[in-house]
Amino acid sequence: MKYSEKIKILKNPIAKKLLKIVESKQTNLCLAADVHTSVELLNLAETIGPHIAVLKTHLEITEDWTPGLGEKLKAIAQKHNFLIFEDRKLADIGNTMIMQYENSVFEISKWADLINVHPVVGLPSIKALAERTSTNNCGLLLLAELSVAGNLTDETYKQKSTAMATELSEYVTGFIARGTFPGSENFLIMTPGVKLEAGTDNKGQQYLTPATAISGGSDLIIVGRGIIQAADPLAMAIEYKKAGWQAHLKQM
Ligand code: BMP
Repeated sequence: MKYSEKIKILKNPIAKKLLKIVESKQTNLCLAADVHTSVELLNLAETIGPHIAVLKTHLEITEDWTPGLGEKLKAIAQKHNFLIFEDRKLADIGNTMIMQYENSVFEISKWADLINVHPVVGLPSIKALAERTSTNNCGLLLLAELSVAGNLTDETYKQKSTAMATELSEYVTGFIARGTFPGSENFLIMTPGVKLEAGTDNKGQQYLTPATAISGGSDLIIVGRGIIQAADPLAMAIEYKKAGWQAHLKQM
């Protein structure tokens, strides 16, 4: 399906906003900016920002995080028109997740456009969180299916995740998953564990190629080490952008 057609069936405003970015920049790439210093993080955002739709952060691996860093990232995101996804993987009671989202030194609520949560915690806790994230126009991504070997996200788990997403459709932007699954059609699918060559990292990670991910129904590919460990991360990001976009065009 064309992104312009999918925009029409999505209910969540952040999902629509994201697909408009994907279409206008012709990129379905999300960069997993897994770097350790704020300088590296800001540099990646500035140099690779023009080629991505989303920048994914892991705030707690930044050694020198200081208040205000999120807002600096947000300014770069506005300049280059991409969204920021904090891959915080919340998984607690609603009250604790709200505190993690609103009250830590990381000030996630001030800068993240997307945050993810493990469906294992159940609907009431996620609904409580969603009511707060939505006040900041921040969308929720449910981790319906993990990329790692031996994970516990089986078909039943995915089915229960779609039921939850459907109940919370005004708040849920999409799923983290390997591809589509029954009931996932009305949401975005973002897929981690993507590299130009399929394989593993010998630590559990399993890689699909951009073409396999997109042909399996993924809307956005999430790429970390494939880009950031390359000799020339900018050139490699452009490679992934092209591979992801070509794979999308092939679907139509
Ligand atoms: P890499 O491309 O270097 O393997 O990084 C993948 C990124 O996606 C990491 O930031 C990881 O935390 C995240 N991720 C994943 O790999 N698999 C999942 O199931 C969920 C993730 O968030």
